[in-house]
Amino acid sequence: MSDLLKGKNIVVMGVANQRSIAWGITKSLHNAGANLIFTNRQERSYKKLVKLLEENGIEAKLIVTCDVASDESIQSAFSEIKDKVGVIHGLVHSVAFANKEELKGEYADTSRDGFLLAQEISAYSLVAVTKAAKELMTEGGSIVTQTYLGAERVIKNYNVMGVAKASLEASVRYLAEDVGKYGIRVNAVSAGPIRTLSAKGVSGFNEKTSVITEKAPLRRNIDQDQVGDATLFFMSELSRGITGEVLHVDSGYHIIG
Ligand code: NDP
Ligand code: KAL
Repeated sequence: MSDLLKGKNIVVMGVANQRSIAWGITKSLHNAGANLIFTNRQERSYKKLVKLLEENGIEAKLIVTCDVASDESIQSAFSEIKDKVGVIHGLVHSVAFANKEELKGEYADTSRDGFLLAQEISAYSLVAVTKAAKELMTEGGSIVTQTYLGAERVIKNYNVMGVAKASLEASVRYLAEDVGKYGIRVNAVSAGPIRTLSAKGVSGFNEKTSVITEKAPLRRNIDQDQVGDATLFFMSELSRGITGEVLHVDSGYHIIG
């Protein structure tokens, strides 16, 4: 337990279950003394979250519903946060979605609707929640999103999500410029493959983890706690000079040719 985030109010979006990257982040932020506010889309995630918080002795300051596909939902979530919590200092965006059928085969087969859906949920959502959150970050703040190497390179099966993550990473840079003048920083963590609910059932996940143990400098896969600690760094004053950055938490895999 440290005091790095003592007294800081941080919104965490995207805990679906105990395997979620956002849950690893929750543990790191809680251990650093942060007050946490959560948003979920599905009722199932809400129930899992309540149980996880109870099992781990973590008290949420607030839990609100937020479907990032809807401007009304985002507005009502952040207005409830404003009413019940007031000032916030951090926002963790750990949300993505694409149609399963478009996460295999050729990218060239991506449908118009599938392309737009992946962009809307996985990239535009960061823009929309940054706009809402910045109104509550009157003491400055830090926004952190989650990305993947498929934004930078062609990675088999990642397809439409790779293009959405490229858009997300570019958004990190444009948003960083917009909100920097208010003392708000925007960064991304680019995590190596982690077995989560999203990763389950998508083609080719297993081969991605075995390549890491073979080729990454550290010869091992990463876990949710490592992403949690990197996100804690971005949330804290330790990273006060950094914005618009994409930090790889991937056992060094991205440096290998
Ligand atoms: P999870 O399945 O645990 O989390 C995905 C989350 O996205 C869920 O909580 C889900 O909420 C949420 N979500 C989907 N659609 C919406 C929506 N319309 N509105 C609000 N929330 C929504 O998977 P991960 O923890 O793996 O994913 C978190 C982030 O990490 C994603 O951005 C992913 O791309 C990224 N990432 C994951 C890697 C991995 O290997 N797992 C590697 C690199 C990056 P609900 O369940 O309530 O629908
Ligand atoms: C190259 C990799 C292998 C997997 C390929 C694509 C992974 C895309 C991630 C994307 C978020 C998955 C989905 O959108 C799944 C969705 O269609 C079905 N799942 C659900 O609806 C569940 C129930 C909910 C909780 O999921 C969501 N998202 O709401 C990439 C691997 C190696 C790394 C990964 C998994 C990266 C990443 O971005 O997640």
